[in-house]
Amino acid sequence: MRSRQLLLAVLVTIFAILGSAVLVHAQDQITVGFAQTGSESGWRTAFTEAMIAEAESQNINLIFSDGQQKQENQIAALRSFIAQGVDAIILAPLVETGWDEVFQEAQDAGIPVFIIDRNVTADPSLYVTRIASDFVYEGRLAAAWLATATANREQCNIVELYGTVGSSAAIDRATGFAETIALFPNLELVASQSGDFTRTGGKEVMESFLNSLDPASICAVFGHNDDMLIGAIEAMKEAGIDPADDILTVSVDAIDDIFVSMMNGDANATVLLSPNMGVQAYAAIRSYLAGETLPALIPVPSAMYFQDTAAEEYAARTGG
Ligand code: GYE
Repeated sequence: MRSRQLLLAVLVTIFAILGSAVLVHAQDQITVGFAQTGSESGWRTAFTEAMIAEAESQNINLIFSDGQQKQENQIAALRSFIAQGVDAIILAPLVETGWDEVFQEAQDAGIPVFIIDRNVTADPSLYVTRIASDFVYEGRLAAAWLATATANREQCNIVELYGTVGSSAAIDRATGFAETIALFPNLELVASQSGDFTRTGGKEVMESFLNSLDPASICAVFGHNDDMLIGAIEAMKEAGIDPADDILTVSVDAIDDIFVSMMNGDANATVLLSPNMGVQAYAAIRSYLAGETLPALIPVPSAMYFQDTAAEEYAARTGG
């Protein structure tokens, strides 16, 4: 009898522990609205996939919205998140300006806003923090590599495939690149035009550069992202130019496809932009909801890749 009572007590305790664990877990589940810019590039798609996968692994109820490259869609998504009473909002902003009003609405509703990737000009009191890479630094890295690669050339004329106009990614990369090439008298930016971060945009812009300038006078192309650069590679090949040999290339993102281009000898270098920012973003949200104070910026580090390790890196990524 005594042992039956003991067994019962043990069972009751086990169920109580299990029950409270389930309860804690249920209380723990948060709902987060994520407003993405769109799916303009390979990097953007990888970033979206990483955000969704990380939310799943952390049992976060993620409401995803694809803004299709329109700020008005992103603002509508934020308003819908507010109406649904989410625990937090993550915004990957298309452009820098025009967010103050909707951020104020979120704040009035008591919903914290977290910025991811590109920056905004809104008053910092309207959002909690920003999780992002340093785009100025990425531009500097690209220019510094080009300076080294052309150290023995008297003159190197560079063309730039500019990202989305009004996006901090494009503004900052152009700034970092320009201020660094200014330190090297042989480097000169001769043309810059937006390809909107897309492959077709990059191809069209490169075609127009090859038509308006003497192709033989172009020494290098700087792509604000890999997709535009891959489009430019197509344009160069169609014009009978050997990319990465006749015209040096450097771009940003380090998507899988640029490694294939480097392996084929069509691209020289890329700067890494990590798409795996979900870990830091969700940790920031949890800390904030637990009452902690966060820094204004949560930085994501960069790196560079070149032809010599492209095959190795590609194999490591694709498991081949
Ligand atoms: O480089 C590009 C994407 O905002 C920094 O956006 C990001 C950029 C990225 O479309 O591929």
